[in-house]
Amino acid sequence: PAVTLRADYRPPEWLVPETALDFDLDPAATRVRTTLSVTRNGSHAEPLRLDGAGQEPLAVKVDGVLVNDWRIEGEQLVVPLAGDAHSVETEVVIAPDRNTQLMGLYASGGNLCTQCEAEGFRRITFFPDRPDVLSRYRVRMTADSARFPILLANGDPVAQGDAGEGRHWAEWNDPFPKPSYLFALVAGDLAVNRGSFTTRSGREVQLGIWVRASDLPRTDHALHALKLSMAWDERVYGREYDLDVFNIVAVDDFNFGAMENKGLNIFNSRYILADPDTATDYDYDGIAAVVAHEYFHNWSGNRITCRDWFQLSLKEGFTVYRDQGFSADQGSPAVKRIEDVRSLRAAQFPEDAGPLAHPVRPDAYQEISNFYTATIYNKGAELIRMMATILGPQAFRAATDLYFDRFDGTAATCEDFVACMEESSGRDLGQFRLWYGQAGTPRVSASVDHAPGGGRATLRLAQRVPATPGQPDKQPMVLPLKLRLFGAETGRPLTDERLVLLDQPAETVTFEAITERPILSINRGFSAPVVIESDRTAADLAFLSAHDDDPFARYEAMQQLMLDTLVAGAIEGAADHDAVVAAIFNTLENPELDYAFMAEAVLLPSESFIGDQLAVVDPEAVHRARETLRRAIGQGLADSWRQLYAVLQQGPYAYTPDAKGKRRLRGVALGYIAASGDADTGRLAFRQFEAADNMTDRQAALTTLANGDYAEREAALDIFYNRYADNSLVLDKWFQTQALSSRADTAALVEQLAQHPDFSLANPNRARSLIGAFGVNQRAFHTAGGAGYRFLADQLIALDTLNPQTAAKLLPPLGRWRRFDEQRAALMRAELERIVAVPSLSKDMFEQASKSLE
Ligand code: BAL
Ligand code: ZN
Repeated sequence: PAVTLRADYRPPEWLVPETALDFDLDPAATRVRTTLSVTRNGSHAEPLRLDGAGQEPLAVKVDGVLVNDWRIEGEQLVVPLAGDAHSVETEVVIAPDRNTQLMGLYASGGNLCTQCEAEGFRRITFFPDRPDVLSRYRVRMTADSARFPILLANGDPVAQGDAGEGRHWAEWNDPFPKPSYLFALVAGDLAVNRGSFTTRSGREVQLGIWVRASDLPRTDHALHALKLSMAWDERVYGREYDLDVFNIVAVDDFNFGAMENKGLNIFNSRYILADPDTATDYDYDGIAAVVAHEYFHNWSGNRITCRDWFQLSLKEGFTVYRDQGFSADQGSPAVKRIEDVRSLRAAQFPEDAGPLAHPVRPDAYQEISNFYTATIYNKGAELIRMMATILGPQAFRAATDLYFDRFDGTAATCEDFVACMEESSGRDLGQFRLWYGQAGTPRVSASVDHAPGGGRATLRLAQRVPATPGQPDKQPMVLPLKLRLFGAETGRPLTDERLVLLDQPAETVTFEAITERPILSINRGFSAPVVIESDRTAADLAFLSAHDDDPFARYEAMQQLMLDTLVAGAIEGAADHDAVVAAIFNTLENPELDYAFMAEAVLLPSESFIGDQLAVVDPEAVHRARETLRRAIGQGLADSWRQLYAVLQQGPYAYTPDAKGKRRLRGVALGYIAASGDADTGRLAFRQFEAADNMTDRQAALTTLANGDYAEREAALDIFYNRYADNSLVLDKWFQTQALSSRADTAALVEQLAQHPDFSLANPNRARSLIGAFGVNQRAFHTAGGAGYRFLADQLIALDTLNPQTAAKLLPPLGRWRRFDEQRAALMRAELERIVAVPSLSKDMFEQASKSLE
């Protein structure tokens, strides 16, 4: 397959200042007439090349005259043009209802919608489908009035009317030049939840959340989040909305979480629909974060877009950083940081350590869809965060102002962003740029020497960036490490917080007037996305978990203490649990901590994360070690869990930070009560399941029951299924809860669930809820014998024929074979080889599978 290289970037040969699209919409056969005003870019003799995806051009006109000297090269339509400016018209017919890839124009739930990022627009019409060709779009849609009463597109509505014969039309105009990946249209039978927002300069913006009528009562949270996001971006980044309407449409079949099309966001319905009965607190938070993310793209993505797809993190890393800031401001910044680091470690660290590792700004791709990764998004956000830390808040804001002003209306690069940070602040970020080019998670070793009575402490730091595919040798990076010393005897801070920029392979930092043994608090706030290796003892970590004034560092100390215990348990078959049990007790007894923080702090690291610490992952040993520690915590603190479980019971549901924190900690308490092995657990969980007036409590109870061997287990699963049989988002939870179960028979159960009448690979959410969840369930997926590997490969081969993009994203668990014993590794490789050998495999899947074998 062809490889696209960043180094090969050339500016477009032709520009397209204006685009007029005329859609005659029909699910089986939609006619698309496209008129492009094109201008030659520079002095050259190249023809116009328009990207397509196998369509037949039914007609090509140049300046209104039919021509026949065009040709098809690969999938491009090549049109020779004599002058420097022409009008070029094409006509194609496409079939949305046969579009199972969900890229381009497709049908979902009887409606028609689009997804164009990254290269879906070429599946709709011939166009220079690259992000640096910005065009003004005018869109006309004609459709059946009864089936498609609502016709939406980017920008503002300009006209509508009756087209006769039961059809109607509408025209929309987007005054902002945009790349083709931001094009959108929706035609359907939709109801709207309307709101309005007045921008700080007085623009009255009409907001609309469009869904099927029966879902309307579940849209208030998303609408509220949208208004909060608009206000936040004005306040925090000085960014104001720029059109008179902002529409969001929710669809059930969607590859991404959502899409930031200009003025017409299209969302996966799981990130819009919520009410207390069907959505957990986690879902509510996710909805607010994704609504904010897509809204923030209006500036970081749409007004300033990417020059080429290698720059994807320019908009995604920055926008994730912005949505993280928004979410932090809505509730607890400490808990939000913990959640973000947890997901970085769950998804990005393994990616950075595996065969698919790539830099935040990659150098090459076969299929760009494969690069919508945790590295581009989440590590990309960490890069922005590090620059914000290095610059400080005022200088960072001045730098983003400069960036927005200078590059507004253009297609920019990651380098442009960093140059603005540098120019505005006067800081040299030369070496920092390595973060964009070097893959791999840096490892930092840290140890403190202190001569008793000497007064001076010496911190020795050293960094190492591991080799990654194609990058055997690495240069030292700039690592902003926030640190502080605490006194082991008095418990007092011995220093202020310092920001150390580690930019050498090894450095020492000295501290004077240190009168007692210092305990190191390092990488506070997770100031750098690195792994810290320190010689801190269990007692030091327990101390920090109780006394560190940085909430993240406190959480981190507890995690490290747990991790050390769990790794010892997995390797040696037994470990001393007392330090962890005591540290959890102290956390639960600390009146200064809020419930949400407590809940995060006392949760054990996941089995996958424990596995990541081992030279060779032994899934059963990891599972046993974790279950043994869970039982010790459950039994050792039985009174605390029982008491919390009773005290945290609440009156009627409320969606407030306090109520959320209580629900979260109560759910954790239930989990530890279950872990204790007490005989009444099934009854307790089932009572909670039945009494719950909200999905958070119901889901927590169901998870506990699904993980165990309780008499009530089957009944709860059946009740849940029957109650929500007509709600696909909740049925996804039913599949997912079982696929994530820690039971020994999960792999067999998942195979059965794949035969369930409600299971379908055609819906990405449903596929992810079973296949995706199974792939990250370390114990179940790696069940000895390789049945899990075979099952995943079978599913991916089947899904690849329908939706390669979604299939390829579910492959990485198979690519982790190097981390496992020889037998498992061989079985995993065999499945990868089977996938690669499939005739007519998509290039999405081929790239992921073949790289995973290297
Ligand atoms: N741009 C693709 C979806 C998102 O990141 O918002
Ligand atoms: Zn995004």
